[in-house]
Amino acid sequence: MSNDTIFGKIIRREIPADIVYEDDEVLGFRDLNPQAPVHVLFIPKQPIATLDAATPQDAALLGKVLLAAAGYAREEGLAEDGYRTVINCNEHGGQTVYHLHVHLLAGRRMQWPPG
Ligand code: DGP
Repeated sequence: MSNDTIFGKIIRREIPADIVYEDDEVLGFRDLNPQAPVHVLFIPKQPIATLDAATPQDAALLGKVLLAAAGYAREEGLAEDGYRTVINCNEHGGQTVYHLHVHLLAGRRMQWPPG
């Protein structure tokens, strides 16, 4: 099964996105439907469909995606007030794009528990 998605098109620059972070393995771009004043998605360039599909071989890459989000938040001055990172997995988790991504949400106080 191909695991290409709309995020693959963003990686390949086939469709536009507001890219705010990039390194060899990770891309960060603003969410089309922001849920907070800052809402950036961090993805591995090599796609993993879901967190459930990740394997021990993906451990370093997953760490890089998380550290990219944290580093971006720190550099943007978001870390002191705080932020939320979310990985939705499969239908009940609210996942709609099957290319694993970390949501970075910041710029307002988050509610807990989530809906
Ligand atoms: P999730 O529900 O966790 O799978 O989150 C998918 C997110 O992706 C959702 O918040 C909206 C965002 N999204 C979907 N399509 C596009 C797109 O074409 N461009 C951008 N920038 N974001 C998208």
